[in-house]
Amino acid sequence: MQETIERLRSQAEADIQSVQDRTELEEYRVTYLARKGRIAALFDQLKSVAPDQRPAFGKTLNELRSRVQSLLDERAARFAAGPVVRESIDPTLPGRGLFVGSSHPLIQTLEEIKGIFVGMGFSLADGPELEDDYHNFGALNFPPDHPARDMQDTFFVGKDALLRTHTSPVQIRVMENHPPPVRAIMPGKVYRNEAVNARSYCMFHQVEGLCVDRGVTFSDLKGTLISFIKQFYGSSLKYRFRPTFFPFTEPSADIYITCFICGGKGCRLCKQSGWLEILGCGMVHPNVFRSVGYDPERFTGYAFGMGIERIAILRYGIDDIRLFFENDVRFLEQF
Ligand code: 2NL
Repeated sequence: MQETIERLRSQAEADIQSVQDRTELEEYRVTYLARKGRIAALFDQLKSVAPDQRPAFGKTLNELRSRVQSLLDERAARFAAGPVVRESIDPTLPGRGLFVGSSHPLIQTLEEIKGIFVGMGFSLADGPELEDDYHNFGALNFPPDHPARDMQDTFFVGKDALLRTHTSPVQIRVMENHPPPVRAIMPGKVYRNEAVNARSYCMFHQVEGLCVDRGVTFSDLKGTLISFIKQFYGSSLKYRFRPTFFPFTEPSADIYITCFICGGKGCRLCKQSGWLEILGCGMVHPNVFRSVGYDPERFTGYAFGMGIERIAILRYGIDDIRLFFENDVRFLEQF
């Protein structure tokens, strides 16, 4: 009996301490003190206690009843005095540190590239991600049966509407709306209908550039782009130009730099070649100028394009392109 009374006392103390509002307090008053409550139930049990022990237990029970009553009164007084401050708050604890974010590694790379070209006199231009066939392909001298126009490579989203596969349509729009000279870069998202894996994603970022004026030559292209790669990768690096083909430039070239992992000896990153491809470029094809109403006899120009993910992957040694788009802070906070 003594033990039961003790247990009830500590439970009542804990219950009443934890009460948060008047309704809860009233519930506990009923539980413990009502005529059919838990203390009354113990008084009923006094009948079965040996007669010589009854007075002692009676006294203990009376004490329990007044203890519970005064605990309830104390809590009630607090609610009457105003809102309760939850006792789990310890105002002496030091504050929690704020989580400080950082800019995305792709944005950091893009900002650096933009800064270098703006420093060389280029302006910035942008345009729609939803394009028509003419601005994405036709005006860029893609023949009607070019494989890039296939459903497997391009996201078509309606009658003559597609997600741009490069930022070149922005350059077409700039030339349609401005007479030469033009000197601008166009950063932005582009889309390819490719199987998603560690190396390719359905969306990525590109920076393209265009410079058109009277008498612009391949030497201007080389001077500008070599200056860019030296500012971006360091002035002592080695580079090479290798001829390639794009429908929208002629002649066309890919620029390679010495692999910075193996220094040119050949490794997994450069696929044993010693070289990394970082940029495509060329002299704007006369047909592109004709599409936008520029006279190719009076004006020449160069253009170039690079993938931001590819550049960031090489720079930071990232092995899966999907990491850029998962927004996992364990990845992002490393930059
Ligand atoms: C690459 C190569 C390139 C261009 C993009 C361009 C745009 C117009 C006219 C002529 Cl409007 N050219 N853009 C030229 C050469 C290369 O990109 O590898 N990109 C990721």
